[in-house]
Amino acid sequence: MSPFDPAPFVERRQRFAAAIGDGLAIIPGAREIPRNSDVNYEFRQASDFFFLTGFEEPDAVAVFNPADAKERYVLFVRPRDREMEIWNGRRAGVEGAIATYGADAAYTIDRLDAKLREYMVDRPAIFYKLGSGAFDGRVTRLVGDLRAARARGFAAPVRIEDPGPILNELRLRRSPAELARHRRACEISRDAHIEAMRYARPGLYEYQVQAALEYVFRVNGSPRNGYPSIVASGPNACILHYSENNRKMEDGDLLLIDAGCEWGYHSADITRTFPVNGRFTAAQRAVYEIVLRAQLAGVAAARPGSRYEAVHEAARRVLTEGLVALGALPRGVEDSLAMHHYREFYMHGTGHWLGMDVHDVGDYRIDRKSRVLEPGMVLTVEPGLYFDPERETATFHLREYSEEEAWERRLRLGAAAARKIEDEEKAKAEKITHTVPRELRGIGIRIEDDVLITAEGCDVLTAGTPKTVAEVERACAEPSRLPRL
Ligand SMILES: [Mn+2]
Repeated sequence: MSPFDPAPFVERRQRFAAAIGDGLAIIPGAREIPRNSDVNYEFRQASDFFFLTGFEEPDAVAVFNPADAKERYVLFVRPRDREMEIWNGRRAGVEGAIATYGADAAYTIDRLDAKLREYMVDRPAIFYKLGSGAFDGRVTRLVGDLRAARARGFAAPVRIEDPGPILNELRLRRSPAELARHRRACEISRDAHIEAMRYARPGLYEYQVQAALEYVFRVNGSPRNGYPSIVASGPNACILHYSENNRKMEDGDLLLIDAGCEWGYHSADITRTFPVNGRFTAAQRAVYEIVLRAQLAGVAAARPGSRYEAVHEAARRVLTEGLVALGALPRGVEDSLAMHHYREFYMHGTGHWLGMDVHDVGDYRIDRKSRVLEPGMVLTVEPGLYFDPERETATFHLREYSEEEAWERRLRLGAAAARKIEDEEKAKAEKITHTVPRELRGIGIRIEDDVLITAEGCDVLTAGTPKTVAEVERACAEPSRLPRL
């Protein structure tokens, strides 16, 4: 294990402290989650907490109090305990929290409430993410207790603020050091997808390809996946968050793999779709080429100064043109876009922020307008087309609508009430029932890359993952180095 380098965390803490001013920030780390008896789920530190501390142990809390003379950054941690450490692993303890992790002061976690009370007396604002579970009650109870202190003339808290807007914006733009880690996650994931293409063949199970893919993650030092791998063959590719990965693959199937590893607390997120037997059929290839063109159009739209939504707009236009050409939609391109008919076969967005978490933090819209892309931001570009194997016809409503208005209604009224209004509008609209071309049924294809916005345009961090039909078929034809049963 390489020694802990505190430098990047010092820099992040300075920026965070400057933003919270005379407030007090409480950032809890992740806790162990029991699975059964004395076995826990795999532990992974909370991203905000790790971002500011670099501390990987469970049951820790970081407190930032920049206006204090001495204790500006305080860690609350589990105590050293020889017996517990023999059973469950090393602990830094309060000594390590100061010496290694650079805290001005550290206390055992059982001192947290007493110390928070002491710090809060003079702080007018608490930065704490309410709504994040069991910790909420502790914070609100302390704030309530301190009303008496305010009555006695202390600056006890009058505001509880969400630190999200500050932390999310800090996390949204990659520093060079963060980018180096993010690139490594993308490179390992690229190699894993190539290995999966080599390894897959008819008669294997999806989980066997998953094993080949995740072998490459682990053997390259990735401690964990960024998210559970989706290894979806044949009809399963049309289930967007398929995770069972237990189907036996057949000759003629496509295999959609959406998987990315984590490295240095950064996640990759790659999707590739390839023929299990190594050769696309004519129909598979026709759909694949459309998704590929849409993906390239989306990547081309990912530029500094462009709006985030330009990526989605570029990709869905190309998908819609393709769907019209395939005979899958009843109207022309412009009507199909205005009426969002493409959504029958393309039901998700074209991407998301990518960083420490696979669906990373950061606002997509600011003041109700799609935000402008800036160098250092990383997003995914992942169009797809999905033709449910069971669906012989699709019904299209002849009604134009704005997705923004639909979203706003959902936010204001809640999903159920908004759905009801939508259903009423649909019931009033004229309908067309259209046959889904038989040769398309059962095809599900998505292509996803991770894209860094640069000063000039963008840099595809997952470049080199086979993507054109020729590249994919070539990788499928290569021998795997891994054993098959
Ligand atoms: Mn994704």
